[in-house]
Amino acid sequence: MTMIKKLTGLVLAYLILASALQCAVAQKEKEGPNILYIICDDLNDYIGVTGGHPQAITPNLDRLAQSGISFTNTACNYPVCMASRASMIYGLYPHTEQFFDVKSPLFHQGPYVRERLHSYIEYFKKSGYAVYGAGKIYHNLMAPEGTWSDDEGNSIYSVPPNWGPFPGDGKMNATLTEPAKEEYLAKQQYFAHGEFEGMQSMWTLSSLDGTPFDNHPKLPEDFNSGTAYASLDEIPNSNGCDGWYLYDKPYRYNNEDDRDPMPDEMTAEFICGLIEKGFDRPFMLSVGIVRPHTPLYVPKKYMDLYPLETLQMPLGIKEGDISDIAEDLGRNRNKPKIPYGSHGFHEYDLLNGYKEGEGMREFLQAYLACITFVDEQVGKILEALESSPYADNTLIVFTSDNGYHIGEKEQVFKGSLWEESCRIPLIIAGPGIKAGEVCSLPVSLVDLYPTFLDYSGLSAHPNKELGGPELDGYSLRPLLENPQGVWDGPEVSLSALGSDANHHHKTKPDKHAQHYSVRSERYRYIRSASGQEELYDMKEDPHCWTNIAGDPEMKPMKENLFAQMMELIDRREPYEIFQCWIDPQER
Ligand SMILES: [Ca+2]
Ligand SMILES: [Ca+2]
Repeated sequence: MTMIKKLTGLVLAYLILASALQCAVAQKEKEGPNILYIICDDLNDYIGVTGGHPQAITPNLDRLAQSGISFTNTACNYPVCMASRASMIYGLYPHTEQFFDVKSPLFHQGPYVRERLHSYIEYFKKSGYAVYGAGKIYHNLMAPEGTWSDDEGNSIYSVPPNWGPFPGDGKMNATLTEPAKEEYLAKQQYFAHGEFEGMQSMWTLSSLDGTPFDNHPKLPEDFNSGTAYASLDEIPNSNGCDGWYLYDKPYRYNNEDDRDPMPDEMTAEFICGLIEKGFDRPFMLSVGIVRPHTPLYVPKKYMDLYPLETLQMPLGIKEGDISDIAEDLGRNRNKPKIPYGSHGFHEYDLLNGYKEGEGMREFLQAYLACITFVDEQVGKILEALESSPYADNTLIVFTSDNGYHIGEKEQVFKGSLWEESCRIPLIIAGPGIKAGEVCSLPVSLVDLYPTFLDYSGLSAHPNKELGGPELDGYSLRPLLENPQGVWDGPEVSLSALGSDANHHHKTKPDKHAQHYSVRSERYRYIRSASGQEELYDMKEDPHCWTNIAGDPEMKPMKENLFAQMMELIDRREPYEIFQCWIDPQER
């Protein structure tokens, strides 16, 4: 080979390489920023920027809010974990995908779901993104098989959801006898889609008779995991327990500085590790933090930040507040008309009846402690991002799957259509997004998937090629660039709650037979399945204490909000959920 030929070869090689590099750069620019999506579990508006509790300590979230837009009027589209997440992940309202919780068929578990629907996870994978997840993204592990694997079948997921450590005795399932064992495992299968070793301990583990320890032994016997709270130094060593357990193994706790990590700490570590290692293409990271979901077990140092003596009870608690609510949504012990019956009232009664009401205060202390714990995990991830090459080219989205009542309307739970359950935090920061501003227009979780697509330059109709439904939400980008501007979304956010009236696990739910709420900039309007109404003027009555649905002067406003509600509900035909369960050959 002559020198000329060699040189020509080198030049050619250089040119090819350069153009390939340029192409890669152009491709990356075209695909837009990376996405870091963080979703908490049961975090209500008790953080700095939404101001739900004046004593909440959330310095990292405050800092994030200072660098982006805070949507202070954000709703989940279903106020309970599983249905809220299913709706968010597929970008469809619950009434579109026909999943109204508990007794509805689980559309996203159907083996043929991917024939017509792309989850945002699947779609970003398909679009060439480096996709990873950790913690609770889907409800527990209820993702369709293969969701968390890459093209080569490698896992792109870590830290299965777990609210532990839990009190236990380490004996658990081995000692379960039939049929208790069968029932127990069926429950695990239902909730966990148990692919991962150690999932049994998700709901707690251990018992000699099949009854799990879902409570801390320091608390009254009739308490359960929904009312349990303790700091980690309160090692459970009575009533049959001999310590903390996590993922079916003993959890080591010697002191605050010498202990095993909590699941959320493992999640933060996994995500920070990915960011530090770096990516060869744009990434989409989904981070599922499980606190402040109950049981509220948390390191002591966070409890110490909220001394009981100076702790203020939530501002929205008012005696007699439920006297004017819709009967369908109230305490109907014998004939519940909401999916979880009187659960939220029951949890309130337990806590309020303990230590002459001090139980409520201690629970609040633990809830706030968990929020600060969450804030610290988020802080670690933000710091890793800030000191990485991705600091200026990453869309950061922080939110929660549903809110939570801490005593307001005699509830300690989610699963209501009131502000406490439906209102969630939403902070978005990133390139081109205004810093430190607030948007008070009503938006909801169903708007996140379209926002991800918009920023990534991907099709706004990810189900098109599958012949599946269009997404229900709208990109928030216009509001991120100008929070006082206009966007394509509706003037109200919509939240649904199953009526438990006429649907069962294998029958088709009727979207018109459910409870709904819409939130405008000023009002919250609630309509039960049987037509009972509540209306609150949030400007005059920020805690929703006075139901003004019966006020004749409010009739036009009520009718207007009802019309907007129905317009959203009837905009399109429901997705045929049973398609997900039936083999195409047999249809
Ligand atoms: Ca939740
Ligand atoms: Ca009231």
